[in-house]
Amino acid sequence: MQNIFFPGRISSNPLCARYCASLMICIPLFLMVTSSCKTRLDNSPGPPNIVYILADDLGYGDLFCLNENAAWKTPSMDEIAAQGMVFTDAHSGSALCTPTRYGIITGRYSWRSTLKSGVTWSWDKPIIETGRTTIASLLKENGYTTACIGKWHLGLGWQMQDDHPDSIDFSKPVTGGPIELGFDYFYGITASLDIPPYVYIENDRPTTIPTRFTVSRDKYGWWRWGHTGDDFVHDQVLPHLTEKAVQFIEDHLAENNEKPFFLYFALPAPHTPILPTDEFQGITGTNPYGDFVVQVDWSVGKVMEVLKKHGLTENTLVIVTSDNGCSPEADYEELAMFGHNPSYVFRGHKADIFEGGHRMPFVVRWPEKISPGTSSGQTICLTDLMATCAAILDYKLLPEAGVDSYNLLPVFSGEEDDPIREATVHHSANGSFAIRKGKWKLILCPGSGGWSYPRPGVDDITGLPDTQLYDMESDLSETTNLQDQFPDVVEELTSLLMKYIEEGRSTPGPAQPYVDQERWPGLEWRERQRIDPSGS
Ligand SMILES: [Ca+2]
Repeated sequence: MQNIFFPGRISSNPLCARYCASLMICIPLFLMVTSSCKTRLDNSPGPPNIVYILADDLGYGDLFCLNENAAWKTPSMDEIAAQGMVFTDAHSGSALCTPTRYGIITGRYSWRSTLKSGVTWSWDKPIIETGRTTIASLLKENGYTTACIGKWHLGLGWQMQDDHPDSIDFSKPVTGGPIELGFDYFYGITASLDIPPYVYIENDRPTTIPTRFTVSRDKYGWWRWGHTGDDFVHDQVLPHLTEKAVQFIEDHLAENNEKPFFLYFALPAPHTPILPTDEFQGITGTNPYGDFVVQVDWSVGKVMEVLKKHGLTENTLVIVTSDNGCSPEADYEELAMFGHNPSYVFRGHKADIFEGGHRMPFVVRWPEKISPGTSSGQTICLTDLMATCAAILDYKLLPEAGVDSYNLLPVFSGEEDDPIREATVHHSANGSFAIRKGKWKLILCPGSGGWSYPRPGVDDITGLPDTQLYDMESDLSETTNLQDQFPDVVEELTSLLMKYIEEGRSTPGPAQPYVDQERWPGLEWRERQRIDPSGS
């Protein structure tokens, strides 16, 4: 039987046994405590509050409950796993920040948008199309108060004085951001914490007009040169945003205790700049990245603390996950000296088409529907939030909404063991594709599609096949390319991916338009397929 916490390992691991034993003691105690002090505001369960915590560049192997060799503990995230369900085969829609966020918020793979590779930069325009259903607009329409706290990174409509980037008019509102996409409240930052401008934005306006420029060239704590607000201190951003997330819940309860709330809390960490605050520096005895991961766990704990304080833990759906794999900026070699691999047993890291790029930690807690201490090996995608929320609310999505989103509710409730998704599409930094169906993963490029060996355009890939086929049951680490042994599988999966692209959706329903481009990086194989449908 597969170990529920460590899918690649047998369950006789002594560390796991010790941990699981401690959970068995803790869970009944927790249930006693929550049931005795329950102060739910409505006697009927009603729609759940939804708290979605998205870490930035947090690796699968960075959670203690997912990695028997983890060099630090993550008690808050482990507690959510112990009291709910842990997924061992969850995937971000991409191996980078922006496209994964697009997928979470729209239920649609980002490569259907104008963004075919990479991420948005400082002054890039919004990439979520006006009028598209978002997770926030869906929930708002269904009676929720909706808030986005943290890192946006989906482009914003800055108002310029002229074409030069330094001419941003910070006194003017930004357009196309969270407030126009269904969020009642936004407090956060433009993009990654190493991408300027370094200003807090509340709703649609910067909180200050920056008067200075900052830059850092520290090995771990670096950020690019750029506009910086007087109220903006890089190493205080994570605690400040955490405070804002907690404050949102407190304010919501004080102002309106009838409506459920949706909090999308997008942490800027443990992405660069890796800046654990004083009380976390050195806490793991490893390196600053490890310390920063522990601070991320602390942030998750602060949100759970406020839910507990108000008796909201029973009927709140809490999801904690990450937008892509751990970055090499964490220094994998240094962490290996402590036996720690942020990518666990998976190949590669952030940016890659290999599992290290997009197989994510995903823990979910909702006692009304999810039994404690459970796990699922279902292949799921972060695009699945929209259809799951629609199902929770018994709401029928429009045909054009959530075109790559599958309902996970039957998995949460333990009613469904068969695969929910027909197949799942992965996407890398340079726009390379992979498709996963059952045990088979077909990669439509010869290398990593990202930053690990063999790097596209950097390493010599002469002689490597154009496709890679891996058996994800027997070869979790993607070591043996079987494409020449299973041409039928290669053909079937290539055709399925092409169908998903050209029909504008990967879920049942009417075909939808999408942004096709004459030059679409990562899609060169489509032309070969068209010329020779057999793919040979
Ligand atoms: Ca990221």
